[in-house]
Amino acid sequence: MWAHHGAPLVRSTSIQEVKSSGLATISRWNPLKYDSAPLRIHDPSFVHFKSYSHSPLRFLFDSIRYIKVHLPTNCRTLSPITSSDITTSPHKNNITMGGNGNGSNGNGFSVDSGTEVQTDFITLTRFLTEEQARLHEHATGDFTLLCHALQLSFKTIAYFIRRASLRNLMGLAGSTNDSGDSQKKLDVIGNDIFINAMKGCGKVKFVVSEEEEELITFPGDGKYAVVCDPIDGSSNLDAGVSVGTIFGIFKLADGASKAEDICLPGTEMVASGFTMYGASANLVLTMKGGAVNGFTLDTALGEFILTHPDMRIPHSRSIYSVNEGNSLYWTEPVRKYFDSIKYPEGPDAKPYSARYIGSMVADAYRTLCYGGLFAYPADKKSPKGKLRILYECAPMAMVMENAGGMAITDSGSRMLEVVPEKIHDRSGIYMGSKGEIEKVLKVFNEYQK
Ligand code: AFP
Repeated sequence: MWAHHGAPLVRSTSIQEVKSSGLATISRWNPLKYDSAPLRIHDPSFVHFKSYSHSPLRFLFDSIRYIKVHLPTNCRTLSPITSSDITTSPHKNNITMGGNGNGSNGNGFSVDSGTEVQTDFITLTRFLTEEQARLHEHATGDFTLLCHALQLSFKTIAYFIRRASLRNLMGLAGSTNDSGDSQKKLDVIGNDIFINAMKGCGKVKFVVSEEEEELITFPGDGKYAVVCDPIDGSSNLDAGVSVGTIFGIFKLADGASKAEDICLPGTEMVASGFTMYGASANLVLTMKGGAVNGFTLDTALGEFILTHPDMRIPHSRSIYSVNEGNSLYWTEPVRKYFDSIKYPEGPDAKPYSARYIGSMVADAYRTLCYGGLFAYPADKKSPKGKLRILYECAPMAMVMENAGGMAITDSGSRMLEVVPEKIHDRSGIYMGSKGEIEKVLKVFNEYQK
């Protein structure tokens, strides 16, 4: 927020000074005057200007952009805000700190006419409490407590991922998991964090984790089973690519005591979702038959804030996401389908765009936001597919369906209805926009005639 009173935002600039030094801070480059107080911005990210030494104009533009983006908060203490700068929004409980009201700083730069300060926002904690009160009159609060434990594990994993390079957490742990995959240090840490959080809440009886061969059973009378891939996409970790935690929650039948008891179809999940640890930590959460809601971790507050209420996947979008490197092993219907979107027929037909990150949470999150299709088909090399039914396919399928999309297997059946025989069973999967999955089904159906 800032209060602008018409003083010039950027004054004379010595490009030569920047060019010759190759290193500057904004305050050195141009001690900006703001209401006659010198403005000093000390943001380390803005200190290294070597890369600008041959491009003074780019430096100037980026500087202006930086100032527009960052000045409001940096500026706050430099200029007393007067009451005329503040307007309240009666319906939103928000406060707007106004500029000069016309979207310009009076110096030709377009700036926001005001920055809304939200004072009434929905944290995950508040969301869960309100949902519990709204949907389950006689709820015991056990599910809510379990979700709080999940939230703690996401925050903790996000914390360690952010610091992985600094704390030597990159690289291999020297062990392998049940699938024979080499475990990363963060795989092991994420798994421990997740399991301890579930144990600590006292409401969980079983945990199935990608990193653990056997079912984990906790003492006590927990009513829930949680299935998870603590850090999905971990082979991308060292390259700083987004990874995530995928989870599903089942309510157990009385007497459930062994692994077979949670070999259940995804339709039995009471909730599922995933957290993507990327530029920010984004949690996508859905409950059985409910909406899909997106939360973003505010690291300063330490809270997940509801930023994407009622996420809906677009009906169709010409984006496909698949590991094309496996196409040599694809079966005929799979090849036929992908050829149909890459080499469409007709004078105005355009081929689809390809996007593949290789980290399902990131590919799924993009698909959820933009639409399109994500697929990991079974093939001649992996006839059962690669992704795990219980803790990868089913949770994602529930998210996609509840957002208005679809998720199917290689045989075209509904992913959520697949019953795994063992806890680590795999399947091929196609998920995303309804209109796109229907096109897959159309091709598959032609082969089944
Ligand atoms: P890792 O967790 O071993 O990186 O596997 C990631 C994953 O399970 C899923 O997130 C990706 O979509 C898929 O595997 C990528 O597999 P490919 O590397 O075979 O494309």
